[in-house]
Amino acid sequence: MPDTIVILNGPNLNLLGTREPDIYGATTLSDIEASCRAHAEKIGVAVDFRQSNVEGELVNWVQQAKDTAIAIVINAAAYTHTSVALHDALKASGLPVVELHLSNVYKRESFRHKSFISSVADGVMCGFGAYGYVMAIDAARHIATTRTEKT
Ligand code: CA2
Repeated sequence: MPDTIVILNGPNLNLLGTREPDIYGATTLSDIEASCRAHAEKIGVAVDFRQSNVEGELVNWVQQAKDTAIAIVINAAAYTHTSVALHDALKASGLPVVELHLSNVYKRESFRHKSFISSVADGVMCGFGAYGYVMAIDAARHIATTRTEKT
């Protein structure tokens, strides 16, 4: 059974590909999931890919990941900028965390410059569109592998 990387997606990301293509591209979340699965297979890991519009559900999934995954990739979407609950859950998980955004949040409104996730993430990636998910899988596995080798 290959190691699993949990990829969590927050509110409204289920709408990808249907609106605001100028900001988020034309790719749907299902397309992104398919490319994550294809890349994961290539590098010999499994992905558990999820989306929710409900903050508490995302918190539950972070808590569960502690027992099932080697790392978390999270695009918390709007909850990035508001959620102390996700900050606390990610910190408590003790897992490597990669914070991910499709858009370059620093080129956008100032309220998107504040993240409650960054201070508990190992690294942050933004602005690479759907390809960022593939990069984030590689980064998450690298961090998890490096950490395991150290302990
Ligand atoms: O750039 C990203 O990935 C974001 O996490 C996306 C969030 C936004 O609140 C963050 O500041 C940056 C929004 C996701 C909503 O996606 C939509 C896609 C299509 C139509 C409407 C919303």
